[in-house]
Amino acid sequence: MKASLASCGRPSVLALSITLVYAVPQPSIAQTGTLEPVVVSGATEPTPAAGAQSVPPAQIRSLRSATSDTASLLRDVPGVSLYGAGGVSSLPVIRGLADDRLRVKLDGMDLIATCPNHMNPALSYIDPANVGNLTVYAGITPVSVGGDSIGGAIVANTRAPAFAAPGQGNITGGEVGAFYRSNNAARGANLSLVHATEAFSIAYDGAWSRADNYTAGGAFKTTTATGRNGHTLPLDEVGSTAYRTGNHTLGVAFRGDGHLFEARLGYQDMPYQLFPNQRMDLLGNEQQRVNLRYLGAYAWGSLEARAYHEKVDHFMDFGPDKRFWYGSLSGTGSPCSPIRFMGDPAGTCASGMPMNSESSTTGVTVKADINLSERDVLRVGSELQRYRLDDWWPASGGGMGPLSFLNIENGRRDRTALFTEWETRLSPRWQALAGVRYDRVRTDAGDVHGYRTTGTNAGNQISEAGAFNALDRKKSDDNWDFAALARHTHDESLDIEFGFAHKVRSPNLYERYTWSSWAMAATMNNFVGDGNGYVGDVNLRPEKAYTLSTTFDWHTPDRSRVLRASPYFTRVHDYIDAVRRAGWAPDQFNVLQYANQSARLYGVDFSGHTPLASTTLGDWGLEGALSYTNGKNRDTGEQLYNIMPLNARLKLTHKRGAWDNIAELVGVKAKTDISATRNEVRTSGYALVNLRASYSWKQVRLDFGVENLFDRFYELPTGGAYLGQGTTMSMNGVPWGIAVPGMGRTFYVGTNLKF
Ligand SMILES: [Cu+2]
Repeated sequence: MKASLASCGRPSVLALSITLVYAVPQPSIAQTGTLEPVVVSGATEPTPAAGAQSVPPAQIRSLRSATSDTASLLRDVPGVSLYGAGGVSSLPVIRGLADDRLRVKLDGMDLIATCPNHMNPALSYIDPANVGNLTVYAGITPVSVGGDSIGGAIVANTRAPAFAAPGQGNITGGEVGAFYRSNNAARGANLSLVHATEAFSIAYDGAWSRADNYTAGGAFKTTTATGRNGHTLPLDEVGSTAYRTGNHTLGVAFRGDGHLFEARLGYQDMPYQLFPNQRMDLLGNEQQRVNLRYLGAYAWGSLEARAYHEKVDHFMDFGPDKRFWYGSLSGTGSPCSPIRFMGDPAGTCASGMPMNSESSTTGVTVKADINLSERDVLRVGSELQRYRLDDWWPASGGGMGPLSFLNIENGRRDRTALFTEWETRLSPRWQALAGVRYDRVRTDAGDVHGYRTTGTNAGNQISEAGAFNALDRKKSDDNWDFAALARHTHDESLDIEFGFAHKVRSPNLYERYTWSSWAMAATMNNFVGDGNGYVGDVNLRPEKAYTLSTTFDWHTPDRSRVLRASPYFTRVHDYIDAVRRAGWAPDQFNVLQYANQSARLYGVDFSGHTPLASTTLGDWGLEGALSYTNGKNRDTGEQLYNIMPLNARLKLTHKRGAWDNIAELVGVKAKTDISATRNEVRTSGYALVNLRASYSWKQVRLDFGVENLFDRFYELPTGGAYLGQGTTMSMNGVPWGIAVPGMGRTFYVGTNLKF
């Protein structure tokens, strides 16, 4: 691990980055097929800033047969959990903060979820098979890594370009793979091709996956759930969990004399992804992106410049499990099928509720790493981003017409940022980083109207649109961030790291500019899957967080045994939470109001590993992690919504020859701390056993295993409310109080061939 950092040709100051349990992979090495790994000499990738924690490449390879959800590759990183969503779109949570509170970058782009339910977050645009490297900043995020966020950061990259080594001539290679998972008949394939010389590289990476609805555990028992309002639903098959997606990137790169130019085109076509915790399903998501990058090595350091453009076309309506539009809860209505694809004519059902979101994002970033001395690096940078959003719901039957409902019209969110950061080795035992950042965020949205502008004021859509249109909606926020981190090598068996950060995030467009409290409309605006409706507030202020974080790292000098403990504390002023509106009631879904509140979170993450024994049967080891988070709204005294209960993971690892195997026990405590305002659902504790095995030949790798070995029935503690079937358009026409069940037992097998 140290070697990979040192080889970046950077002063030893960057050894600060080795704070981590996991090795930081050298991103400039591309392992493509049987090609020898080739370093982009002379224009070496900048080393991740201090505090980075990379998901080991071996773990990514081992999990990619087991999951198609890239966010879930982060499952073993201490402090990270996931909000359940669609099958390939879960939202990562770092220490209780999720979604837009985190900075998530894909190939250096700050992508924004274009959907009133955030169905298309940044990581949904990259398949696990195409992940080059994945880095998490769980504690203090350096200002150079990102602004406009108050929690940690996730940096995901597709594969770095490969080049031929000197004298190697032309190289051509690739990789092809496929997988199958039994529970939901999930299947997929991936293909990578590369052709390169010493100076030029062209590569294609593609992946496709699809799955049917999954089945909950305990499928042989009667698994019927009754909501507290008396409605019942069958729960063996978990409705609205199917998906189908394809992701592609085509990249060309040139290098020479310390310079690297890259151009990447990205394309996603997702025909459908159903959502068990939303009232709508994704029935079409198309993304096109262009990403240009320059990376140069100079005598003084390195310079990186990037320009990108992304266009998203997103379409929602009811998927097949929700098309009981005029049916009854007991299921006497007939489900409509097949799934209606974007642009296709309506299915056999009389009425759906089409919803469109369209956005374009354009960004430019420039960053320089200046080597001030052997011990000091100065980073300076600037970022510009321009985001445009239209969100409208075309007229359909059932009182939804004659006009389109304009949810966000001509939304704008523009961001300009400047930062500077200094990283230094003060002495052999002390290393430090400090940075300051300024972000100006300007937002605006145009005039709106509901389905009608005259006649009956159903759901107050006429009067509320009028009130919204009369407001001054142009907002400008001046946000200052500060982050400092120090690492002290106490002795050869103890490192101590501590940091402090002040971070600011401006509200997103849906938080500021959604305007209708009509239950039918408000329930369509929901990022958290709790089934409630949400109404925006133009006057929301940015969230301002103060975070203190420490890590104690005890280890043997060779780091074969490590125990880490990371306590943290965050105080958030103007935390954007939801508050009750008139008519609120317990034990049902409600329309809530976004409002600035005050919050605090604290917790601790433990992790560690140790070898157990080396026997004739192989090398045995133990890895473990335990996380606790407590989040509270200080204004109401209630718990924050969707905080993962105490959870732990214990792995027995086994390596012998080409075998690499894991037996894993995951335990999660019952969820009893809930947000009363959101009528959050309590969930029971559970324990799951997963088994994974892999065998590698020279060019072929085989992965197989079983997840949820004992087919336990369990509820996802942060998976939201179950809305996977029935008349979800009616706010309380579906059972309240049922959590989304997790997947039952699934066998999986996957293989990859390099050539
Ligand atoms: Cu959506």
